[in-house]
Amino acid sequence: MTKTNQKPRIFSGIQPSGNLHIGNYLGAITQWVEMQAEYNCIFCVVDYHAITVPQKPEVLRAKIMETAKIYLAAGIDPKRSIIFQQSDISAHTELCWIFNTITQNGDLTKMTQFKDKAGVDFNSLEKGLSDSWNEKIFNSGLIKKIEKEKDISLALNSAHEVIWDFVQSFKLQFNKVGVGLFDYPVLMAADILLYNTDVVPVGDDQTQHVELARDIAKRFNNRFGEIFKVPEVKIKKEGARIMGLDNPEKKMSKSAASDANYVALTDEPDKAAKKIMRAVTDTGKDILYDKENKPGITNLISIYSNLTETPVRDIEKKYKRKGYGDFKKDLAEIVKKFLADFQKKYNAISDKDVRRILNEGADQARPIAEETLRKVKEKIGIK
Ligand code: AQP
Repeated sequence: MTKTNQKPRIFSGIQPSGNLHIGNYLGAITQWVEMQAEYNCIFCVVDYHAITVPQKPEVLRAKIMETAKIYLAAGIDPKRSIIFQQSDISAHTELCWIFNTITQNGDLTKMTQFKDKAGVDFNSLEKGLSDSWNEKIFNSGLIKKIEKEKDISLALNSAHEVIWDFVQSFKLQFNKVGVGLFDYPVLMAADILLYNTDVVPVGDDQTQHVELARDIAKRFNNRFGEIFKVPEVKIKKEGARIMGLDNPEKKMSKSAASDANYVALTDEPDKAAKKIMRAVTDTGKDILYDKENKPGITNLISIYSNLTETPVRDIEKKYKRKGYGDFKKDLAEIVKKFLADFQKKYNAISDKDVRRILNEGADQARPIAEETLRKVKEKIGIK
């Protein structure tokens, strides 16, 4: 058993917030599987993160099981790694609360994922104000009027009106955003830091959140004394950010509005092949890896390269005299075969086994988490 040896520890998780897709698989899960040999691994189904956006209870219940089953089917081995459900260990939310007291709003308003999901961007507040200022005041002829009539109160009134309207509309939007969504990265910091984690393997979109966990660890250690390790982030060189099939400018996402955005690991293989055939490509016809100018085909090359472990240059060479159609047809077959094999393993795992593995995992993880929390409570003076 490797769980109690001196190997460094990794912690990572996925929210059961939708259909897990090949982006989650290639960006995160494949790293986890490989790292099991070198690390003590803890993998979590982060259900408390999933409820930061509305979920239907019966769907969430099923998705928690599905996510754990996907970990197992992908090759996470419960004999070597701990797999558990976040809400089974209350230390996560307790530590999150304590971390809330040393985290500033400014730490969270700059989080890209918050801005994307909430549709509220504090950094654009200034730009929005200046745009609406330009539009309403400078272009309205008002300036000329003010110059002509030399009426400063007219200018002040107009400025006040523009600022007031803009701030009100911003406030209206912000007030609708859930507190949980805002606080999500603090809970993630608690998840990671509870386990004396050395390395956090994630997709590229989570780098900023791991950075915050590092900052919180340092801040706590400085204020109360050394407790937390400052973990490193680990992202893959290729596949760290798989883009949407319907829009290669944005990452593939389980909460995307259309299911044409992703290939889910549970998609029927023929359906997935069709999604690949319909994936957005770029103008031109060459199969070239060029993120800037050919984001569509580059994304598909990245999927091909990751699923077949073929270097990008070899793929470019292979398709030198071929067009998008030939390439997509081959990739559709690769995806189809990958899913058929994956789902065979997935379907062989029973819900009963998953429940047992999650319970056993929580029993192994809980003492580590509770020990960290005990030390934290002592340091801050509540124990
Ligand atoms: N498109 C992606 N490419 C590579 N890696 C990705 N990950 C997510 N999308 C891609 C990685 O998968 C893990 C799962 O993260 P999560 O469930 O906590 O949420 P997320 O990062 O917000 O992922 P999704 O799929 O887009 O979910 P929703 O839509 O629910 O937010 C992480 O390691 C992530 O980096």
